[in-house]
Amino acid sequence: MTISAVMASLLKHPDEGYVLVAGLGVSGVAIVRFLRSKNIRVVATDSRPLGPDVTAPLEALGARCETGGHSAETFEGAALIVTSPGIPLDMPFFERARARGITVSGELDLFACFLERPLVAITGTNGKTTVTTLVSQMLKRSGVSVFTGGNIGTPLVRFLESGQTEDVVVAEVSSFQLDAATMFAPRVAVLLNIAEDHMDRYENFAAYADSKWSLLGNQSEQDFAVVNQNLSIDADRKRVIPATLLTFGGGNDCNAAIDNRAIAIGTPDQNFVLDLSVTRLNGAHNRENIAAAALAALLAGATPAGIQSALDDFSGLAHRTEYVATLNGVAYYNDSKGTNPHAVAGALRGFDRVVLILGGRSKGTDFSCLGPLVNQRVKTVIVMGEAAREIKASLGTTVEILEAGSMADAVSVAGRLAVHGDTVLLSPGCSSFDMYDNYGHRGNDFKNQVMKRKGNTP
Ligand code: UMA
Repeated sequence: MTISAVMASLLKHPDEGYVLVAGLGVSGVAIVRFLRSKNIRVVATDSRPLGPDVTAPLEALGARCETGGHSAETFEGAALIVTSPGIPLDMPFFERARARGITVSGELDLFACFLERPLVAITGTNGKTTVTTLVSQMLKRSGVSVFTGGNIGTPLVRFLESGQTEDVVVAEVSSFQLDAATMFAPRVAVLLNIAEDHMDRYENFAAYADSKWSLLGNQSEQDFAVVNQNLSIDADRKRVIPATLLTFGGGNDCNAAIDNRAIAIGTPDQNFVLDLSVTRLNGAHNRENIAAAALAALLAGATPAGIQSALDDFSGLAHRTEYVATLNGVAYYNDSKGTNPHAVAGALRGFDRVVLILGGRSKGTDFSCLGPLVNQRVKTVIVMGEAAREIKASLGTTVEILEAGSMADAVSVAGRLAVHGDTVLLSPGCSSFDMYDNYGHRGNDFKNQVMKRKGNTP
């Protein structure tokens, strides 16, 4: 049964069954709250033992919580399972539930069942958060009210719970979220880029790429798909894109055609030129992000003036090639969100003479693709974390590679090696979970270490 059929039945007959919410992280908690607001019976389960700070407010709403492990009966007795993105969909509890005919779904489909507003959804390996933020600001500057959520950190179901007051929803979506979606259909879908990432979760690169493309799979002819020109959109692919296809990139035939100083934008209804002379977003990867955002915002109702004004005032996001400080003529940049080789390459292209800090927990990606760029632009590589040896063995570079035991150590070694005019760049190419809670925690540690050195610098 589809999730919408199960939901329709449970809304009519709440006593007929319960929804099992798997995972009580940010998404799970929001999903429980939303379902209870609809008077639907809910059981929530998490493999971790969770304290009353998490469970008591949910129990007060009438949900039953089962934490510190999952039980087969709870999964197999559910009318529907709504899972969290971080839980692999091939978990045996799900497999057994599916074998009994129980639908296993995710937040995106639950959201789609109830959404009554136009939706702009953005996916891609890198740049998602920047583009999601830019589209939101471009719409706001044009007088359109916006709810921004999804993988960016605010669960989408919170929009439903708050009464759908804004005009448009702008959502960042991850491949993990898309894997559990069958009916999520944005009015404007944006596919930024696809490069190797999350190879610890997917069987191969093709499976990961298919997950990204699936954002476009449920759209209709009235919708728009905004896609990077560099992604091969062959005839087979075109056949399975139901929406009107628009592209962005360096080619003159693109709907958002990028030049060094401007982007010429043309949709079926409007044309204008976006000026890049004021923006602080640098680098080729950011020009692609700007082009995609402007095109998507225009299609969703933004005005050329609103788009230009939002771009001119946008100063970038923390942990994405974020300038930290200059010490003794050496500029320090924090790109802790650069968690795959493609993101590292994007950041590196913005600098010459770099001391590069790489490492963290491996996501099974191949670093050898970075070798030529590292040879061109990097003086020394400093590797750290669980993946240090793996990166050292696979990077395929002729430049010196040193190992550091901590961020303090890495910043101190980088500070000794870099000379006036050089850049020290943290762009780890790995996840942070070997040493930190998340990428923000890691980026803040880097910034603190730099600021400590600044304090010691005459
Ligand atoms: N859990 C189980 N059983 C398991 C495994 C995990 O119960 O077998 C539990 C964990 O104990 C934990 C919960 O599931 O309590 C975690 O759920 P989750 O990992 O899905 O995390 P959430 O807190 O719900 O956050 C998720 C996204 N996390 C992931 O995709 C890993 C957040 O993206 C997102 O912001 C949030 O939903 C709101 O939509 C983070 C992320 O790292 C930022 N995303 C990846 C990325 O950007 O690369 C995809």
